[in-house]
Amino acid sequence: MSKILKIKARQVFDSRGNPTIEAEVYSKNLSASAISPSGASTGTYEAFEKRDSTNKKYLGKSVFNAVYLVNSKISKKLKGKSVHDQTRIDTILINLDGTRQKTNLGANAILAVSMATKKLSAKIKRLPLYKTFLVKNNYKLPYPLMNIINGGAHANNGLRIQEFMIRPDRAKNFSEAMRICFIVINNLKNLIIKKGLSTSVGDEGGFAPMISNNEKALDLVVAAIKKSGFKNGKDVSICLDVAANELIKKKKYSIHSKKFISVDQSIKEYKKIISKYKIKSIEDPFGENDWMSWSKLIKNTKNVQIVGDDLYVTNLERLKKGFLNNSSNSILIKLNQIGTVSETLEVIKFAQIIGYKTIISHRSGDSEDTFIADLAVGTNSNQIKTGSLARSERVAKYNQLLRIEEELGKKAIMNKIH
Ligand code: 2PG
Ligand code: MG
Repeated sequence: MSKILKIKARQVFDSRGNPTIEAEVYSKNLSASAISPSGASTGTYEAFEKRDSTNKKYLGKSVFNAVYLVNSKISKKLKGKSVHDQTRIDTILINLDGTRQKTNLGANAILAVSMATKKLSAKIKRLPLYKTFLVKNNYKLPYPLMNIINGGAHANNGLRIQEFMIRPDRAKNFSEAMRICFIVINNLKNLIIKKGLSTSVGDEGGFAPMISNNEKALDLVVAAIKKSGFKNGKDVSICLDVAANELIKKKKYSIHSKKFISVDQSIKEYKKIISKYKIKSIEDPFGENDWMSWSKLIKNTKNVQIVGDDLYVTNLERLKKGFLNNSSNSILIKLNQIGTVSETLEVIKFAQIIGYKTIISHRSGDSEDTFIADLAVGTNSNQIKTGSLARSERVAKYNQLLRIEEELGKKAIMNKIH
């Protein structure tokens, strides 16, 4: 039995330059480390991210307290426990914290330890990480959802919608999916240059040109798809993350323009853009407490993937509520919304049982850690959302998927989108 010898945490930095926590778990001969990511448009019901809010040296953002807790309390408690018993490790962490949203130890501290333990277990067993999750054979690769225009909280261009993504629906394999996205992105870049706009990128590597109108951004994406020789809605589909939590005031929404309008009017506008731009997926179309508006949208649309992110926060109880209310048909999975690997896997399992699509996701503040790429394959998740083909913390995940595809060889097949 491989036992945990000690755990050491440190403060490192994420892709936005903010402090975050890395944990390194040691067994007798080996060690593995993992880094917690961090969101910008976060849901109220997400697990707690522990930061030193009163420490002015890092503007209240350092994580030294979380680091201290890993090095003391957590390390002491997990010492001697089997590296391979992930459920037990995670249960100990959950109980040691003892709160609903992991406010004592911090989900960032807990998750870094949980992921590092999982990695160490795979390393000791000499297995690639993706082979240690739910799937035992017939691994499938996820379709990438590439965020190619950034708005909302991830850019300062005034775009209402946070993420304009493309999904290469007809790609036969993952390398081909990457090639298709690469071509569309390059054509988009040229179109943006022609308009005299900036090609600088936002937090997730997508372009962040100074356009503040959703439809103008959508027109650009459609033009880029066309210029690349692909058919919008067939070869490549447009997918959105509205992040509507950021756009509510007194039950009204300012999704489609700066003006706040009712849910019914917003649904009308959604229907218009869905048919005009052949949109295939919409994430967080309404706020995190607005279950009924979600159901209304689902009833009013056909063949559109409606994805719950801030709505579910990778939380089983909330997913069950969404299922009962028929609020969505798909769930975004973010490890740090819930805080442990085991709880994340429980949510994925349940989502797949009820026929929801699972989309594994990065955070807007991310790192070189590629855990989610392996998680996507190891759970046969349909899609992965990890930014554009720019910024190393985003590309790192896609590169890891290319390696997995290569290793699987002929056995590497794409997941089903529909
Ligand atoms: C989202 C995510 C990732 P953030 O809203 O889906 O794209 O953003 O990490 O800022 O919550
Ligand atoms: Mg989202």
